[in-house]
Amino acid sequence: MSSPLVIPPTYAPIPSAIHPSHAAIDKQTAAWADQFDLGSPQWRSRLATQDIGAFASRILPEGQEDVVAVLSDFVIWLFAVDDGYCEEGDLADKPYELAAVLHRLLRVAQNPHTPMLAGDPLAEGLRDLTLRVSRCGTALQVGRWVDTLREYFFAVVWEAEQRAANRVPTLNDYALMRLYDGATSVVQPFLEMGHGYELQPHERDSPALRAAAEMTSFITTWDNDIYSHHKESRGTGYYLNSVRVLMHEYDLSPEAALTMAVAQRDRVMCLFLSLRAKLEDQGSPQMRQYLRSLAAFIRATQDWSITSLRYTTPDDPADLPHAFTDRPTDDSTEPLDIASISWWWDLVPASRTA
Ligand code: 3E9
Ligand code: MG
Ligand code: MG
Ligand code: MG
Ligand code: MG
Repeated sequence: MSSPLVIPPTYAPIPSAIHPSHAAIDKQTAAWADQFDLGSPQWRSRLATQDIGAFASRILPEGQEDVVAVLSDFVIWLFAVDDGYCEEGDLADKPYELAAVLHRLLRVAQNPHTPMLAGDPLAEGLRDLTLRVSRCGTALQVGRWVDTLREYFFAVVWEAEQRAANRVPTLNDYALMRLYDGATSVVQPFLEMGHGYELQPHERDSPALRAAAEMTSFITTWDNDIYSHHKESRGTGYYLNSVRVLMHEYDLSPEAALTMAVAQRDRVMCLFLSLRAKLEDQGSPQMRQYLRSLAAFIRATQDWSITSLRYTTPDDPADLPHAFTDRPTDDSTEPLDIASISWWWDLVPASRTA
């Protein structure tokens, strides 16, 4: 086994926070996964040690407790899909079959009373989640949630095709796919539900707020790639991760690719802070709360990732940091050379950045 990459402390300008009921929520999520028989007993006992409830509790530190609890159960459900189907399961490299399975699940989310997939653990878990999301959210938010689930499913089918071809995608394709295949956009409707408001569609779908949400997805998934690189690269099989994509794109060593991935997430983080400041001056109180929640989601991923046994993997320890830094490694206000996302930089005039 090669020695793990040393992950440096990453830039964390957003304060840390966690919902006070995190321990109870974490315990209840493990029980929920048992109740619905998700994954295998071995998978569940592994996931029960990974602090999934604490992760959800960091995403919504001041959210309504019933919504944090649904989010927590949904996150473990997502990991059952992501680990069980998309990465480690039989369908991981079968995009057509995966698409069929995910379409059937989507039907259950659209209408939980559809007489399909009776007794299927993922479908029964999803039925329960859908009924609870319908109680916490407005019709518009439930509709958004189903749409974002479809977005995630569509991206993991794309990912499965990369795996089937044993191909490392281009940086531009990977960055675009990663906005969706980390299931980050599916979490976003919970940010509204957790605080009991509905974002006005003209604000949510404005290019600026959409960009802020996309930047959140970029930062959280790049962070995931940085912190999960050890977990993902230590096997012998195919893995998809921004460090690997950068090595391939620019012919870099793992160390140089890691440095570049950190610089990219730092640059997007600086842009996120500038855009957030601009939007806070202009937006409604709901938009300001939404921006606070996006920021909490970013910090949640950082705090959870450096501590969860999912990534520290004590049997073959990852070299993760124990703290963060208050300085970015790259604070350039130039757009990243990634065509699918470079438009984000058009939204913040140069006089407002850095
Ligand atoms: C997952 O990608 C990236 C997430 C951990 C970022 C935050 C997302 C959520 C809270 C929603 C749950 C997400 C899932 C289950 C995809 P990846 O590389 O598949 O995660 P891994 O933990 O295996 O590194
Ligand atoms: Mg636990
Ligand atoms: Mg995945
Ligand atoms: Mg994974
Ligand atoms: Mg990962």
